[in-house]
Amino acid sequence: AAAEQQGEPLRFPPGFLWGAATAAYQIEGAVREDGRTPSIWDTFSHTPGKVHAGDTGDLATDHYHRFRQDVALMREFGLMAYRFSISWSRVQPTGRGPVSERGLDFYRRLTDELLAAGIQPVATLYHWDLPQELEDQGGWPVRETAERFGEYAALAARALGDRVAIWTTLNEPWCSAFLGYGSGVHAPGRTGAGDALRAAHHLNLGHGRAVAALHATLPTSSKVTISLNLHQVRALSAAPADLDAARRIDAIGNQIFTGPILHGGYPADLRADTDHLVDWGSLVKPGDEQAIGAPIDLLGINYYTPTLVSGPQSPDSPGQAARHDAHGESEHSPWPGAEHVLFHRPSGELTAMGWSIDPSGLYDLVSDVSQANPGLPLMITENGAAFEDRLSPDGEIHDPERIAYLHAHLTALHRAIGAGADVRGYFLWSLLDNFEWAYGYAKRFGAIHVDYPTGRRTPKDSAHWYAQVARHNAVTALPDQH
Ligand code: GBH
Repeated sequence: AAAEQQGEPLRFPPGFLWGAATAAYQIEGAVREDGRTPSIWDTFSHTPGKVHAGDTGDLATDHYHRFRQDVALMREFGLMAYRFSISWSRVQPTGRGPVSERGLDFYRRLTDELLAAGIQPVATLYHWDLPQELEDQGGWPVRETAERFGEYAALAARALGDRVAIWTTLNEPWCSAFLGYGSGVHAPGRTGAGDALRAAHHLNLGHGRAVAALHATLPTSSKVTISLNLHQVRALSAAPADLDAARRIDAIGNQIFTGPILHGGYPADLRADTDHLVDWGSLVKPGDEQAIGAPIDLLGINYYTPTLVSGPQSPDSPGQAARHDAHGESEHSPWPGAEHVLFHRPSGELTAMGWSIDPSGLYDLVSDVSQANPGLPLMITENGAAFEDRLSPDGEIHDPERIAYLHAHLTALHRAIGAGADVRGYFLWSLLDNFEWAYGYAKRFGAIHVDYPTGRRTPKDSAHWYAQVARHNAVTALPDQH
């Protein structure tokens, strides 16, 4: 902080990886090309009433056909790494059995293009797009899906392991389980606490199977990771009911994944909070927790905003509790065992998602995770914000709010690294404006603007700002912002 005040650049560790992230269904389009079959997001987005304005990913940013231009833009902005996801139903159309060489060819072309541009590919195997055929056979609530995911990981690694060195198993399994099968605001739109908990376990098991398959298939220098949307949970007050609310949300939001993946198993309080909803004894088979705990090389953290909670009648409640935050439309809770917990919107600035801007949450989260996992390197695999970007008459997109958001969060991250956290890289969400899930195209997270009718890309001011950060491996004070 002292260096920042004196206007000195905040330098990041040598070799720090500066990148940007996307996900297949959010950008690719080409949903019926080269043998791809529908995923749960195709079905969901084509179901009336599920996605804002009836938007679908049918065309999205048309990245499938425009990836060369997108890689050229990444190169122009000096990105060192690009985190993308592989569409499972593109490379293994039925979710089992033979690969689609034509589907794999897209990722061969993409990664060839990245490597030629000097950009390191970082592949995520699963960013929420389960092949519909596997959902029809029960989806993540059934155990077989975890086995299928392990097989898919092996075939993807065999096909692309010579050119992709960093592999992420799952992106945000909390969302897959609890928004997909709990509140139903994400695909496949099912609502049931028991199914959501079963999905969480099978996502964990699928992760464990995938880690084993990846480590068995990839060169030993490769790195295997998972990206979790860890919740930086804060209690509204020190009242016992508020502390209990925070404990429950930490258990069902974080420890349900970090417990078995990093600390040997599911914590007892999580099981106790939810034992009326699922039979943990028959769900978790002998050996499952060991399989899930297969060592990973890096932990990916996605952070946007902290999570402020209270019990049902907190004396400090400002009376503005928003039950399910930005996903408030569903009457079904995505928080099994914590249905009574209230979520609060902190005072202060909000993004276009209604999420509070609080970089101290990133500092606290990275510091806590670092202290709880000595020796485990961390990577910020998503951070960013949506704002009401306007095309200005000069043809540019001036987005000082996004620059301020990124600056504040990178300053907080630099402080956490200075305090001892081993963070290896940072990926801005997102490279491009894209299909923002249930919000459709209404929310824009990109550093690069996309004009959807024409597909035209226009880098925003934030893209130019971020290029300077990557180029200098340092964050400098913002002009005229303080
Ligand atoms: C990430 O999700 C995704 O990985 C990415 O695809 C997406 O585009 C991006 O962030 C921006 O949304 O309201 O109770 O459900 C972040 C999803 C949003 C999940 C906030 C948790 C609050 C909990 N997170 N949400 S609740």
